[in-house]
Amino acid sequence: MAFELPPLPFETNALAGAGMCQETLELHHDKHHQAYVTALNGFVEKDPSLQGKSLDEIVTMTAQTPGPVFNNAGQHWNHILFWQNLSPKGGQMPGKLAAKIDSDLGGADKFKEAFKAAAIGQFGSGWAWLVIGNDGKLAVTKTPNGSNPLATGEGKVLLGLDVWEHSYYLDFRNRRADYITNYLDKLANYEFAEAQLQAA
Ligand code: MN3
Repeated sequence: MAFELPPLPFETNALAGAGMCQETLELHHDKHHQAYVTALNGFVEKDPSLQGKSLDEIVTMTAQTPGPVFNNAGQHWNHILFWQNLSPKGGQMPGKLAAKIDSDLGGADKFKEAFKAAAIGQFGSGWAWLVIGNDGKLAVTKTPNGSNPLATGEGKVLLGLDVWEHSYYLDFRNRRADYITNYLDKLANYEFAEAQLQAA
């Protein structure tokens, strides 16, 4: 069974008023994400050891020796999550998540500061994450390129922000910091994050 590009959970123009234009979403989802899926399927077709494996299994089994299979599987995994943690009604933090952020990270402002620092501090391409760690506490982390907290064993993801230039260049040019602030205040689907937290 080949891997498939999941449809966006909103229209491609749904986030235009919140800092992510239709062209960004069309290129990012239909071209970039599709390219990772196509490449991954090509590797699976040629390698019997990958056949019948879930995406999570491929990410974890290739994490120790990252190469093209890991990069494309990781990016497929990361983008599936990314589309779900964007919302046209983003930025509103529900109560249970807010309480957990208060107790583990010192409040919403401190969380946003830490998340911005991670996302800005990721040199080159990569991702910033809010995870619930194996100790049951929230943590902010970052990973380079196509890696993620599943690969690093850092816990379960509540939110992940793509900081590859393809995710923000049309909307924010080189201003990565503005893209991150806009995401945290207007696009982040904290409802999704809370649901992930409650399922953890
Ligand atoms: Mn991307």
